Amino acid sequence: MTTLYNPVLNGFHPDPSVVRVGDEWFLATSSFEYLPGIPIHRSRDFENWELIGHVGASPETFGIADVPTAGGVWAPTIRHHDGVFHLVITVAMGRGMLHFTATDPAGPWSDGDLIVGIDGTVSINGIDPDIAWDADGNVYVTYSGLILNGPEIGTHLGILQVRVDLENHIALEEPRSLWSGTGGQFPEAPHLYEVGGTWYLMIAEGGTERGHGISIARSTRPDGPFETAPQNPLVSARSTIRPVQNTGHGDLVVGPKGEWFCIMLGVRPRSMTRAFSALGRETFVSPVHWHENGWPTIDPVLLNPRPGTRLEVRFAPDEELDGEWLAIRRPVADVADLATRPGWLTLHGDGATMDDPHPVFLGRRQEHLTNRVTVTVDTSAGTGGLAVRFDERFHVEVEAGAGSITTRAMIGGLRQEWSRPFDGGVADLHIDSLKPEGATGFVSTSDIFHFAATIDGERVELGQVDGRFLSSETTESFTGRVIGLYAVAGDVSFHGWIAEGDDE
Ligand code: 6LW
Repeated sequence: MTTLYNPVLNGFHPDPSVVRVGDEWFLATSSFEYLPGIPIHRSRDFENWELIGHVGASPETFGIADVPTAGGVWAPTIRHHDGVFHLVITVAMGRGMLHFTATDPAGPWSDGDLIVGIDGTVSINGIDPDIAWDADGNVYVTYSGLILNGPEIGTHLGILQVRVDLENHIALEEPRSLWSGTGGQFPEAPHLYEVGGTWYLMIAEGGTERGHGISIARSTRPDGPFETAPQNPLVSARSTIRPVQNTGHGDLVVGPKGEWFCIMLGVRPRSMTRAFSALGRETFVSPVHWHENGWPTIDPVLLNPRPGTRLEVRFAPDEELDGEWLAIRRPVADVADLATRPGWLTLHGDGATMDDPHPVFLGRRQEHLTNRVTVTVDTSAGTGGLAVRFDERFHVEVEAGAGSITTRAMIGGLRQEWSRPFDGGVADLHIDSLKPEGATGFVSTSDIFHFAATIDGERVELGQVDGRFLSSETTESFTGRVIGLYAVAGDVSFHGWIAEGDDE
């Protein structure tokens, strides 16, 4: 049992990896097409976590300037060895398998070195790399052999491993196949641990949806052969009614009192037989128990949401934007600034809309299942508004400018718009994600978007859209909802961002 809050990190923070250094824990998660990329959170009590920085802020660092949706910065592994933080990751359809280092996990991190195969020409072809050292200093990169390019794209070669020359970032051998689970699809997220002289290989299998689970095997050597645990999967929510589903993709770590935990991803779907995860895949934790037979077990993940939050951002000249603000395939500084109009955040429209891969958009992860966002917008010099984005084909927004206020839903290419006259200038825009009212029986959904604007002090309702269409189960991306500000044309200024929500 644990009294730890679950989720550990609210909002889309999938594929978590964690490392303990002294009495501090550092957690890294995937970031896909968003920048800054690979958020690093730190805890000093394994309960409260603080965003301390990111591994990179420019598209060139990861090669994601034009990365297709669902590609981008996938699963990291963060480790600490000989006083240096190491992070390995694959940028799918981007730069490839990269190795970053830092002495301070808050940054700066290195620019990232490509880890190439033994022929020295191209990136090792695979995802979810893990890095581990043996007592002789050999470096093992163990990864999921998903082919990401060429005619064999999508072929899965199971769990593979190479020893690597980490100075020159080149494999020392051809990949060898390792134990690849108990037959679940997509064996991935491998992590190698030496515990009490035994080497454990823990992986995810079953796919990152409802079939997801974590399995483990052990060997006397880091390169196998591995013996599968009798009690696999160690954890899975498949075929259960548990409130946290899709649990998998875990990493083991020792907690404050010497007890072991598994940090992993999961979702919090809402509704009934068909349920929808509006926030995407979040980071969860569950206790691990080691048994006499040398095998671990992991408790089922218990939902224990944090209290609700209220955030107010004034965009004052003396306030810097915090690290939670995200841009899409471009640096934050390219899309917004606090200098153009002191006391306002100004976005400079360039004709791109929310349908485009490079919108002028600045957003934050939606962190609560029930959520209300309000922002004041001045569209006297441009057109823009407030949007909730899953990706460029799944987004909803309230847009002001050019004589109207328009509510828009883009659902997989199907567009629906409602407009009303608006004489321009300043208005408050509102997007609320609320539980469906009067939901009964098996027919329901995750939430309903309520759109509104307050014009000259009067709140005007502007329509509703079913929230299921912006959820992990219906979209094409691996991310989650990001709510933010955008500009299409001209300069659009914002102030008074208020976001409040809870998980009741
Ligand atoms: C991640 C892999 C996965 O690399 O999806 O479905 C990728 N599981 O573990 C992106 O989250």
